[in-house]
Amino acid sequence: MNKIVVTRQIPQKFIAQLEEIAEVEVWNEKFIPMPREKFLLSIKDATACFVTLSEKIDETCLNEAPNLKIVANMAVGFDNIDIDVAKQKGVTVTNTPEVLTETTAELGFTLMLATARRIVEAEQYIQEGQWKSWGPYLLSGKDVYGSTVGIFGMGDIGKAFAKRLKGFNTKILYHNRSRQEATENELGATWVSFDELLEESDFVVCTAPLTDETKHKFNASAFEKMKSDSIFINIGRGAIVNEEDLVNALNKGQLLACGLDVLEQEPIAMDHPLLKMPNAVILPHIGSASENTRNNMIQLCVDNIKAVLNNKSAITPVNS
Ligand code: 8YV
Repeated sequence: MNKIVVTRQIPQKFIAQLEEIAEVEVWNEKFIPMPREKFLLSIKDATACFVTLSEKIDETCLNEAPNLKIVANMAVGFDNIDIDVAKQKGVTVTNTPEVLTETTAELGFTLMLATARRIVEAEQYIQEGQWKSWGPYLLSGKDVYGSTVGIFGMGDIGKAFAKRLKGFNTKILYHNRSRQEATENELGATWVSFDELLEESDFVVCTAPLTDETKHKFNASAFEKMKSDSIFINIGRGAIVNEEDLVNALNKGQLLACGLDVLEQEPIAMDHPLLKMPNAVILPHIGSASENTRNNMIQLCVDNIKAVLNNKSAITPVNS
């Protein structure tokens, strides 16, 4: 008998699909991750598991699960999973590409506009009863229109972000491991070195995945190269940024503001200096959080599990 472990509460309509093919064990919590010890016990006899970024699927964990055939990750990023060890053990790992591209790009765009026009500060200004009169430079921000936007990571989300810039008459720069000639032609984006991206952009937008190469890529030396009135947006992964360096750079005025949907430590500690900075907009990792997209991500995980347990190829494998 197949057994599927689901590490978070998901709607019954998805559980019902899994129950057609296996015994299903669900950790029925919306916001509390399944404790590690409990997870390690649960996967001992599991053939499949449906996980989120909260679960670290490392060698220890994979050693505990001799019958495991598939780990379906409810995310496009899979830095929480040791995909090489999984491959050695014959475990298929799947992610959720494409279904979340537009929603995540949209959140990135929201963060860019919100930081540029100081939306969170402006709302707090009213809430705090500070709005006494109109002023010529009251909460004046920065135009996206006509600016230079530099995208770090030109994958699906980077491209969807670039498409959205079309109506804003921006110059689009990008830095990516590989040149994306189709995107260059379609959107008029220009490949530049990482340093040029930092030096020339008014908005630097990170959409890259976390890898050995991108870890702490945005550090003191990177922030030093940015324009003093530039804005940094991160919708990739928190650890691409050295947050201590970012705080110092903001304090020194090496950049104007930042908007982060992803943090080095999630949830962020309530005494983190970024939370006290009016020019830092911090979100709780909601890039793909629209009802529709979350449904589509869950369905894709379910379909991947069904395929593998029925001895078919996974739909979106990352380590095949
Ligand atoms: C996920 C994400 O929703 O897909 C990713 O890589 O970061 C988000 O879309 C989140 O990580 C939950 O696992």
